[in-house]
Amino acid sequence: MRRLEILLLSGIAARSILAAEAPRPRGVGPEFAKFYKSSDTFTCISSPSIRLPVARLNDDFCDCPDGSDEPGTSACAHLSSLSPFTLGSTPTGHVNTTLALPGYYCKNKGHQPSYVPFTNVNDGVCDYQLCCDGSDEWAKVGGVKCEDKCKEIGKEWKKKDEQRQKSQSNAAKRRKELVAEAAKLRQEVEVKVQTLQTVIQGQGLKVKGLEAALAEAERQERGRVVKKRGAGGKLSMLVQLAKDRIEELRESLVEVRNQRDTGKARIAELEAILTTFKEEYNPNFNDEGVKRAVRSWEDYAARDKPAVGDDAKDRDLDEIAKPDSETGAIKWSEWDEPEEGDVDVLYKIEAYLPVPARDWIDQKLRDLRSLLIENGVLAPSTEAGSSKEVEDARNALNAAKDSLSNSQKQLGEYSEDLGKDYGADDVFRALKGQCVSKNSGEYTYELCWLGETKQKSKKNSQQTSMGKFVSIDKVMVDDEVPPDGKGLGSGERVALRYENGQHCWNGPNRSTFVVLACTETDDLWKITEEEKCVYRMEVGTPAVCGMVEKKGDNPKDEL
Ligand code: MAN
Repeated sequence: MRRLEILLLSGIAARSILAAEAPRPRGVGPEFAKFYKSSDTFTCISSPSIRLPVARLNDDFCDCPDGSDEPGTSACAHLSSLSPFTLGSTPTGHVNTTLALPGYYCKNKGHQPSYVPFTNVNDGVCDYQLCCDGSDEWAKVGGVKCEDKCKEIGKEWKKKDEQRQKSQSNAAKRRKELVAEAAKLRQEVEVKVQTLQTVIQGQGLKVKGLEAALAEAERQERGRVVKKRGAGGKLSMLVQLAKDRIEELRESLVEVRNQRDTGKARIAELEAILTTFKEEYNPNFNDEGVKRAVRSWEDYAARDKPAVGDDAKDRDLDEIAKPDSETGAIKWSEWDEPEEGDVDVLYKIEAYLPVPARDWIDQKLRDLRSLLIENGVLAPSTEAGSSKEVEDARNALNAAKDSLSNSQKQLGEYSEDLGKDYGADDVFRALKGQCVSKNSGEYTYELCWLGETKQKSKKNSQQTSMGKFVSIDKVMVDDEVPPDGKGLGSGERVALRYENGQHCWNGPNRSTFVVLACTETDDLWKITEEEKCVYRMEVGTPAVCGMVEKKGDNPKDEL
């Protein structure tokens, strides 16, 4: 039984090996082997209605419209999209004349299998780049013999491929590191945002508290009645007015008394003249005018004399007319001396009270005072807003407001940063601020990631801005990749736009378009000025590895 099993298994294995190794017609790749299995007829791949005897395969005559009967010759090369001869060929009717096969299949044992354009088959040239086994020149046209070089070419390629793969894996590793670093940086910003949100909440509360404290300090300041008689309260003003008025009246009194005394003296003198006149005139002299004057005087002298102040009254007036500073009737200086404010007095009252009652009373009294001031009953302090308490409260509030607005500004910047495009996986966040440069001609060119591009003169310290980072973009490229790997390859690439650099004389503001390709380390390898002051940089960086397929560095990609 065991023996039978082994036999059966070995039978199946043998059949599969036979099937796998069933000879395919020359030039057929393994993926097309299924079309060439029949040992008697061949069906054209794209035109199944056309069937041919197997003998007409590779007979150097193109039978099938899609060229599938000539996989190993150049007979159908004129159909090949890879052949220049097909240019201008027109499809006949509904028949599909598009070449069914990608080219002549070179096994390239020891290296990578590959397809060669049909035009290259038996053209007398060894196409070692694509067909290292030389099988494309199987007919040895003109005596050309292409020996199999796959072993050495394959070895060399393998070496390079290993390097390339190592470099790619290093680049991928580096990108991973960058992404991890970017995530860390992002997290840091997120933490900052969270912290700032909390800080701002606290600062907001603090501002509110300090606003209330300032209002209270100002209210208390208004509530502080100043009883001293200096410039200030209504009472002090009244005192000053009264003092001035009394002084004015006193001065007037003195002056009027002087005028009265002068008048009195003149009347006495006049009366003495008239008395002498009456006594000395001659009544026998018949002068009517003189007689009338004497009679009038006698009438005047007979009338009751009005009281023009007696000595007692005059003494009183003398006293009244003396300045208060002499008499001490009103001690103005007493009124000028500072007194305890009512608040202080009340504090003294409170000192006799238990602490809880003291605080309660204090608050009530302050409230009452403010109410009285607001209603014009008490005079507010003219020093409101200038006391140390108010100044301190205001300074504390302003400082808290400044801190709050700084935090809000920072929060805005961090939040904006979190919303910014830093490329796939946020990767450019990790590179932000780092720069790469390259000497070229008379300048050193510099690219700072997500910052600025610059042209620095080698002769002097002059620097020219070639643009500031604006956005991350994409661009299609189709370039060769040289052996040193410093090339863009072909396909879609990540690009960075830098705009609005230094103005170019008689031209635009300088700008730079930076096209990126995957490399192990950051490397600015090419700068061109495509138009006046419009620059293009080609830069390698691990940041873009795996973001787009880099073609062009593998022989198979050529097809
Ligand atoms: C400088 C450089 C050049 C640019 C000219 C334009 O020489 O920035 O790249 O073309 O100015 O005047």
